Amino acid sequence: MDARMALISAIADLEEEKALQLVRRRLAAGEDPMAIIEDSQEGMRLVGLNYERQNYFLAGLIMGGEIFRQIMELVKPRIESNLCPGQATGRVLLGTVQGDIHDLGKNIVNMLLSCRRFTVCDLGVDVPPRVFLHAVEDVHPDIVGLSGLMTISYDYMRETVALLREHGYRMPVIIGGSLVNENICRYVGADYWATDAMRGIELCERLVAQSQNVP
Ligand code: B12
Repeated sequence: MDARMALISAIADLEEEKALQLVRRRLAAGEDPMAIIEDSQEGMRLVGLNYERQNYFLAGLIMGGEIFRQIMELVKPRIESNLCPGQATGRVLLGTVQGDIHDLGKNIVNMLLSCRRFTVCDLGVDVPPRVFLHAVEDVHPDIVGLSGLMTISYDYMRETVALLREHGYRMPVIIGGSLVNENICRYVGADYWATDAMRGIELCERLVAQSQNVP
């Protein structure tokens, strides 16, 4: 089995020590930490699938979350030293929407944006639409990023976007989370969507660059 499959399987099987050992080995071999995150994300997708198929119970999700958190602790220093800091860029308001406490993906987005010199205001999890609105009024972000991993999250994303637009805020809204897609983006009324943090960050960079080029 190759190193990527080995890590994906170790996470999917909730083999904590094995997964961490594999990550340490790949980091020691100088591998790109983003590839490790990608594989870990795939492992977590399989944990979710096992939960859906009732092979795992809630404890399995919690265990998966804990393994992922520890992997992030191992890769974070490498990411921070790899991503060369550029010019100070834009301001992003970030949060996981109401009813949803999944934050591992959002925290990666926050870390990568901060490494790329974005100013990030992270409202945390279970954030009601009204709180997003008040933060937009205070922070004046260039971009709003809404994270959500559950089906019920989409209605709160939609409410949040509607509330911002109602109050005249037209900045781009990006939604993210493992299950979002073009249809959900349209339903929510957001401008963009991302299931991958790195692509989300590149999108933020493009959007800020575009807005700064507009006279
Ligand atoms: C770990 C996990 C948990 C952990 C979360 C720990 C934590 N601190 O986040 C715990 C145990 C708390 C949990 C709880 C629950 N969970 Co859960 N969970 C998962 C699991 C297995 C992995 C999620 C994860 O962290 N993935 C890894 C990260 C890195 O990936 P990510 O979140 O997708 O983030 C990446 C991208 O999406 C993107 N991104 C994310 N946000 C944003 C935002 C922006 C702006 C951008 C640009 C990009 C971006 O960047 C990230 C990095 O690339 C998923 C399975 C899955 N398929 O997602 C289920 C899953 C999301 N959970 C699910 C469920 C049902 C629950 C519970 C209701 C279970 C229960 N009975 O209590 C509760 C809900 C609690 C609540 N109210 O929120 C379901 C949701 C089903 C649905 N369609 O609604 C899933 C899909 C499992 C399944 N297949 O059934 N869960």
